[in-house]
Amino acid sequence: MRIFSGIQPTGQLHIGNYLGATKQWVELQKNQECIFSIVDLHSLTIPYDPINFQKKIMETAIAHLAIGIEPEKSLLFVQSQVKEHTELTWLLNTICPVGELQRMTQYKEKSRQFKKNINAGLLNYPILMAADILLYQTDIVPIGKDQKQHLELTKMLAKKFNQKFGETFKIPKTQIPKIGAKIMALNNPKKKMSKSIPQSCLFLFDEPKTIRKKIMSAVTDTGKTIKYDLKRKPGISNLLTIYSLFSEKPVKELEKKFKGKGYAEFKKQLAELLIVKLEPFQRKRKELVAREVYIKEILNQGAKKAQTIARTTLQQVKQKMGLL
Ligand code: AQP
Repeated sequence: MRIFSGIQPTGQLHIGNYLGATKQWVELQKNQECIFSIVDLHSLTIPYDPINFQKKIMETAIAHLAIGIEPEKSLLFVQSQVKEHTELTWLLNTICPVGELQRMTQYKEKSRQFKKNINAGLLNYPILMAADILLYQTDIVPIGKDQKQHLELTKMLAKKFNQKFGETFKIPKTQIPKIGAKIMALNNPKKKMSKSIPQSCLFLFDEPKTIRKKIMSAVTDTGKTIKYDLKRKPGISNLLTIYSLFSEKPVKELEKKFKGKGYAEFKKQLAELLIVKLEPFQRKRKELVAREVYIKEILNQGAKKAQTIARTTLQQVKQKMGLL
């Protein structure tokens, strides 16, 4: 099976990215052919700082190696270094109905969030994502719940292209984790944890002091009991999900463990658990930060190998579309 997934270098990795997507990547690389991309072109659709952007791309690469992506097993590359992504995007643009793009939840949300920067790239974002996936004749795309709608659009475009021009693209399957597919914001459990809203996040490389502070001040609900109840207790339910996934203990067991104990005790133990679990990632990251040449070499090699696959698909597409 060929796996493809991407992550934006819009900021540090948070536990939502990890539990929703990248943790699966680490598992999948053991037995599958994995291609992971730092999708920098996607990030240009929201306000960003060009001066620091290269640094952010490198940080994202380091973060992935630190959590366990192994360059011997997986391809890791930067999207803008494989030009076929933008070329296929243009071609897919020509078969994508504008109405489909306008109804995308992420487009609506980001347009609200960045009112002064509603650019065409923000609208066309899902086409670039479709190109990312379809170029590699991907079987499975492991993602968090927020990307489900974009994946549906990818499948629709692949089917439409195949019908119109003849069998070309493999139709990918979506893989969304049963638990942890949508980790909610620490400051607002009704919204998802999101890199571009730093106050919503617990980052993978936060210092122990910061982890304690963020977890202790995470927004919870009225009442005292530690019980999973998404409707009435979204804050505690979110923290229980995080506890469960990092401790590998079912929520039911945790509810029993914390019966009769208050939110403060629960949060204290969750913070200590996170400090222990995130420490190996932080240690590995410190080692990698000093190895810039090595990281760049991994990315260059990744881009070369990715391009070989991408080029083959793009040639087929151009031929089918009647281009020279
Ligand atoms: N809160 C989340 N819970 C579970 N999974 C999540 N993902 C993102 N947020 C959560 C999954 O992480 C992968 C990479 O995400 P991305 O970098 O491509 O962008 P995103 O989905 O837009 O993530 P962010 O953190 O919210 O970034 P910004 O703020 O830049 O938009 C995806 O598989 C995603 O589903």
